Amino acid sequence: MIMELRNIVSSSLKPAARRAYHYVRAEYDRQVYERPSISYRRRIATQADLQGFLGFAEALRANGGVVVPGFFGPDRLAEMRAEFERLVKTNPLNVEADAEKSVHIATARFSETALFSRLLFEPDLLRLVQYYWGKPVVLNGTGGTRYEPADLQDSGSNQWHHDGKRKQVRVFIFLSDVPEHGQCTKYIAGSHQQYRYDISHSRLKEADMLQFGKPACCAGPAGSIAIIDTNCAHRADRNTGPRRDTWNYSFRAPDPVSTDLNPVPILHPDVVKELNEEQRRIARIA
Ligand SMILES: O=C(O)CCC(=O)C(=O)O
Repeated sequence: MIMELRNIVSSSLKPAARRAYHYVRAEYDRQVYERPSISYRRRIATQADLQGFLGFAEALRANGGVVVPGFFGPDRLAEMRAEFERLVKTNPLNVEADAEKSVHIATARFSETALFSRLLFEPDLLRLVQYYWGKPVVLNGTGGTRYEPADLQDSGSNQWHHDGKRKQVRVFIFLSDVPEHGQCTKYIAGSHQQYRYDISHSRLKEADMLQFGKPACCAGPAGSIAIIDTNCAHRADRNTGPRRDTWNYSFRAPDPVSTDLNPVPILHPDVVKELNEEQRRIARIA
């Protein structure tokens, strides 16, 4: 309803007024919606159990990306791998993904996996994201990806881009080892600071990116997590490195005014029954 009203207001304005209207909304998101609370960050940091939490959280804040090596131990990794394998085996054929030697497990299949639905609430994973945002967050997207070795031409997310959402954090759980020269996600450290008023074009030029020097690389052993702000200039790197399996979650704060949240990802029904009030808010369950 609010969205429809916004669209009616926007389409009834003259071009200059429409530009101003969009600018003011984007500026609100910059100054209010995206602004972190320092006291909230402090509170989150005091609750953390992860050794070296503040170091990882501050690296993420400064660079727009960080890897926490060995976040998940061997037992939980084995469970996640088995579940991922099940999801890959039962994934519907996607001809385009198949041609790129990849498998994409869509957000729509989240409701089939109790394990990955539960992992959304992994306390220190969430705390790193909440610290970065400096306020409560909500789930904006999720899914899994398998990349088989493949030296591909740049296309899709295998080229420099930002995600066109402004501030958004994506956590990748590494279900396989991701070596430095393997199929890692690359990003330009610090590029998350840029406020992109115009998000209609999200593709970025390779030559412009190379001016910033060597890109950072999300590499680490299986069980690690990598976190990046997808407002960073980033890309997947497809090459002949080993198969890469990841599960990811994207988070934003609730109630942006200039860019909509994605449709609500639906959790597994058994997990929904277990949730407390805060977890329901994170999962956007009314
Ligand atoms: O899978 C990756 O390495 C990066 C994915 C990506 O760039 C994206 O989803 O926007």
